[in-house]
Amino acid sequence: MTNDLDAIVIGAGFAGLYQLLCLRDRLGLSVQVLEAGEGVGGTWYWNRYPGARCDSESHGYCYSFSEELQQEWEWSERYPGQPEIMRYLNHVADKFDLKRSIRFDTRVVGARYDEASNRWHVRTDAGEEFNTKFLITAVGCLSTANVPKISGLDDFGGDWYHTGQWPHEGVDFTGKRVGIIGTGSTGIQAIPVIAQTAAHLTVFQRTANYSVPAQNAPLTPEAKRYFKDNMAELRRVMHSNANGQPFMVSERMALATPAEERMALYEAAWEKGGLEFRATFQDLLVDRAANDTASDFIRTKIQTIVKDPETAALLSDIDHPYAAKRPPIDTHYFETYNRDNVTLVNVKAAPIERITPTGIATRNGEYPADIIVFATGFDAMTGPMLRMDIRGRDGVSLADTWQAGPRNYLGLQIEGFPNLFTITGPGSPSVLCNMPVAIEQHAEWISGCIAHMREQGLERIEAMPDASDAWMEQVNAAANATLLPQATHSWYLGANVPGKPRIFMPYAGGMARYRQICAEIVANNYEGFALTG
Ligand code: NA7
Repeated sequence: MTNDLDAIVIGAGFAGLYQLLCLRDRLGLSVQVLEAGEGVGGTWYWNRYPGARCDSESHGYCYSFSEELQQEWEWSERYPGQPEIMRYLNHVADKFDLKRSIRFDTRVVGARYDEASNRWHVRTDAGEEFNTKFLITAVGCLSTANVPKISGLDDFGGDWYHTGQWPHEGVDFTGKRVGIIGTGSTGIQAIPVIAQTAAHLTVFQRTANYSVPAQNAPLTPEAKRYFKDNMAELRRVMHSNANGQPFMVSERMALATPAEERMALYEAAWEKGGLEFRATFQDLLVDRAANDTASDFIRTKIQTIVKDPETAALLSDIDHPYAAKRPPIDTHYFETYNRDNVTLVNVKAAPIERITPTGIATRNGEYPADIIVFATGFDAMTGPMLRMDIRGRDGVSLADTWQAGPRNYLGLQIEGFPNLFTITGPGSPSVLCNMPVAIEQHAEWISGCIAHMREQGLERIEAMPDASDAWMEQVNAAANATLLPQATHSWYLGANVPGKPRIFMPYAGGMARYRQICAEIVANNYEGFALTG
């Protein structure tokens, strides 16, 4: 292995694997992937909590670059579970012989750009140093665990875990009193599974959340055949819509639809299940009154499912528009509150004050626990980038550059950090899109850009300040055209991490529109980027 490289890719999840393939096998570059985990998988390598499952359907949650791969791989369920995603990514890595270019168990702790040599110097936790012309972060959007600072945790006598750093050997909840903090997508997946074996499960809910049944099930042979036979068409759909999913958003408007018909459509969508519920009407994410019809429908469902009126009231007391926060989908989440061994605690009314040696204490008293599960989310999007101590021109750190929030061009490049590319960075559609679709577009754009530079004898690319400012305005305008910023405590805004600047981070203008913008910029000779020889 050489430490003097054309490209370093940080991370070996969906993004890093495909970026490696693009650069090494298509362009013939010398590429090294550095990965903190002991295997491929990225976000899925770490998120092994009970019930961990993707909320995109399996036939869309995969690479589309290889017809052969798509034809040979067979998903077993409607939504892929974490272990199956790991098998898939290992299959991809083996099929394309990617692992020989990945250094596992290697965390990047620093990267510094040297202007004189136009090289990046990358340091690892083992004290090794690599140098490279291009540096590409493929570090994921949800890979920095957010463990809230609650006093007393160090003295807790039991075991505690964050869902995003789950032990590989698993956790046995049998006969244990478990406290789980958080009712986002993760908590909503984990709660029904943990409740099955725990002696008692206490759920600490700060913000009530919507959820729609996933209606997960094994895929029938007919469904598997259908997906394979129609792969090209499904790909076309995924590449032509806003969210990269293999379904289109309805053209119907909620408020223009008679109430009875609207209810029937919501019922049908609820029965079908999954993220497609959000696509029942076109105006759900842009018109609060339209959104209210969906929100009310789900609240009524919660109140029908949950038998104890007080618990039902707490679960349905939701303070934001439906889907303004990431909308979870579930398997028997609300039904779980009908179990005798599950208790819901309202920590909005009485916040958690401290962890005691034997449990969790709120203003209202102490709840005993042998195990605490933090389903408290992530320092999303910027967290994974900022913890690496990246320094651009003149040693200026990314942390200082982004002190007031992330600023970049297309979510791909940052002024002051030449030849650094960020896959699914803030300012790109990323988490508002089916991730593999967003990732493939970015990896291909980056390798197309590097190929162009080689053909033209160019050495350096950097986002220009005016283009970055204009892009940030577009990102803001796209978010403000939707109801998304109305969920004022969402991780899209950075509001879940104390002290983090509140900036709506992902680009909400839609993946198809974004793809077109990126293509136009290339056609206009990489408008907005400074390319130098
Ligand atoms: P989320 O969606 O950020 O959810 C985290 C949950 O943890 C949410 O209910 C938070 O309440 C709660 N939380 C966080 N800190 C605290 C404290 N200090 N006290 C009480 N409750 C707290 O993370 P997930 O892992 O569920 O999902 C992340 C993404 O992964 C998801 O959107 C999918 O894209 C996959 P809050 O709402 O902030 O009041």
